[in-house]
Amino acid sequence: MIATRDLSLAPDVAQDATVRFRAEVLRGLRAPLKSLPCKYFYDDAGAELFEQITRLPEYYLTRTEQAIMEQHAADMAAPLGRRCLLIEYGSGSIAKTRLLLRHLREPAAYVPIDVSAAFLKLTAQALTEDFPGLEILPICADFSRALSLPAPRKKAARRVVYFPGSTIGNFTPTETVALLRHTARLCGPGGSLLLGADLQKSPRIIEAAYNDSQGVTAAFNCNVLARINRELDADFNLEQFAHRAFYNAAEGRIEMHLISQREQQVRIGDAVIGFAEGESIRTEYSYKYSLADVRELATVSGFAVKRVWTDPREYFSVQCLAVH
Ligand code: AVJ
Repeated sequence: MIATRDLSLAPDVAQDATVRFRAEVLRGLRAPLKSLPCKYFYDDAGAELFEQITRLPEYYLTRTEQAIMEQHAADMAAPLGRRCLLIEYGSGSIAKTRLLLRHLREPAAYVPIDVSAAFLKLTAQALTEDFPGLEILPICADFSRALSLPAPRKKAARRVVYFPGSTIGNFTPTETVALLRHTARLCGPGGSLLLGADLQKSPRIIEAAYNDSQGVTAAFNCNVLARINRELDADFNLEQFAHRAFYNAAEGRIEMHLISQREQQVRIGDAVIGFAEGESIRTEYSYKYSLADVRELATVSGFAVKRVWTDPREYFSVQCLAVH
């Protein structure tokens, strides 16, 4: 039998989350250059829109990473040995995790960490059916914050963090180093990080992935305003903000913005935020790294790159980093 923990959030926890959401939104929108944290894209509607993005012809990331996993999951799992505790950061969709779990030898337990309770519930249910006997210990949290791991029933030989999807690209290099250092501590001696990272390539290809012809990415971007309206009692007019995504070559990153189409005021609860015509809210960075960049970020954070798997076009990489 599996033991999945109860995910229904206690009312005070849910309220804490709303208080934090409101504080982060107001902090971002009161800054001279307005921004919103990209983790708030993923309410139920946003998670569904992201699923649609992963199937777009222009969005090469997910299918490329999936192909790398299909080809090399056995190779990735072998050096992790028996009885590893598999921790997953931002366990949105689990197609890739399944491939890994299939090849792990007697994993001690699987610990998915995600901000979406709905997603975690689905993950736990789906994996329970496929992997009877696997203990699943979901944590509803922001993986970049400190967290304490639940103790699995079986003793774990080592801890392995699986961080797929190029979510690492959402963090600035400074934040990435902090996150990797925190991860190295979490894994401890003998631990590893299996990291999915998008790679630098022609800006044309990258820009197309964030400006799809069906407008799904635009809807995904605008959805964060709909979420703020609903959860924080705000009155954003979604028609008055336009999606913009471009590759910033100097910084090596995609930037997504929402551009105010006119001068306007928006109420958020009892706060009012003014926008000039053409003013932007930056909603996401998505950094694209070279293999050398990842190596450097890993090294300064307490990891050594052990293996790198890529696709034939070298669009995407999955890398095994060991705590050193
Ligand atoms: C899930 C963070 C990897 O940066 O490509 C997709 C999110 N944003 N289209 C990415 C996203 C716009 C995605 N990550």
